[in-house]
Amino acid sequence: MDHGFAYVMTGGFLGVPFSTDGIANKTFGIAGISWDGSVTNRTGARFGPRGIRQASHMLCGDEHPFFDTTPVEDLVDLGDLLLPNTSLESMRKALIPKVASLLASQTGEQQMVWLGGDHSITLPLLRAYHAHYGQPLAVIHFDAHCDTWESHFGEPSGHGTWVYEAITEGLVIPEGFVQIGIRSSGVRAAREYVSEQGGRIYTGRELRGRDGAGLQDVIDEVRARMAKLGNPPLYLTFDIDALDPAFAPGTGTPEPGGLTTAQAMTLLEAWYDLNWVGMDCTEVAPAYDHAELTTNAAATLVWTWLCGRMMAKSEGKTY
Ligand SMILES: [Mn+2]
Repeated sequence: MDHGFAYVMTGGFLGVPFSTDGIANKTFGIAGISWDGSVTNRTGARFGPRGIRQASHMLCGDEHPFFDTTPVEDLVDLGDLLLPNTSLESMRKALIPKVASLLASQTGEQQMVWLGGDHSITLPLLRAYHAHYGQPLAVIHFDAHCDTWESHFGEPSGHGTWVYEAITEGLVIPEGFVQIGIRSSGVRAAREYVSEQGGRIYTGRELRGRDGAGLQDVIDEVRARMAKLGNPPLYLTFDIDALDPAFAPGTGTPEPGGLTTAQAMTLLEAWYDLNWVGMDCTEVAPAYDHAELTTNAAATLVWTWLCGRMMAKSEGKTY
């Protein structure tokens, strides 16, 4: 008798089989972008996708307790994209056509989830989404770091510059850019850049000790902000270091004073029916993890987003 226990690695995210045929007839595709050549401090996010996949195997058994659904039958895992690890420029040059081709093959409600990798992967992803949709995107950006630095220690681009680059390149709608959990040290101009551009920053400090009904104003404000903009295509980028190191120690640049996993789940559950078009989860570095706290959190957040999409779809909530 065969036993598919959670610790046996026989499949991709949620245990689904790996495929090389694109999203095909499924609703969701998962792909890993195992790049960590742009980090500032500890390396290791290249092992994020496999860590998240392994942790996700505890989630595939049955339905989500809030959404009463499971994406297992609607999901395909495309494995990790085959990319050079020589330079950021070479990696991005190879990545963009792969992403563009996957987006071009999307029909209807099909959507991708990208598993990082450090946060420098989000800029080429946004370039591809911007080209695909032919319009700038709204973004909800969970992170301890503002990622608005104008250079990466003398280099033009890194894992802490992509927000600045995405805004200056016109890939995103500045007023539709929402940051959650920001708290790292940094010059004020960088820390406040997004709000100076018309976006909204919910700092780690602002969110301390707030969950459940305590987050309702955040939930409502973001919904209202998106509605006011006409609910443009909305992208979720979740840097796992938005969570407090107590909940996600396995990351390259941990910052104390962050969100609980539960706070992040409350927000993602509440925003399940926004006009999402895709998501990534970045900066998971399993080598610094303890007891798989971080990979479990990342897998659960991705699963929550997917189950929310399933729920929105079943309710006919399309834009
Ligand atoms: Mn970060």
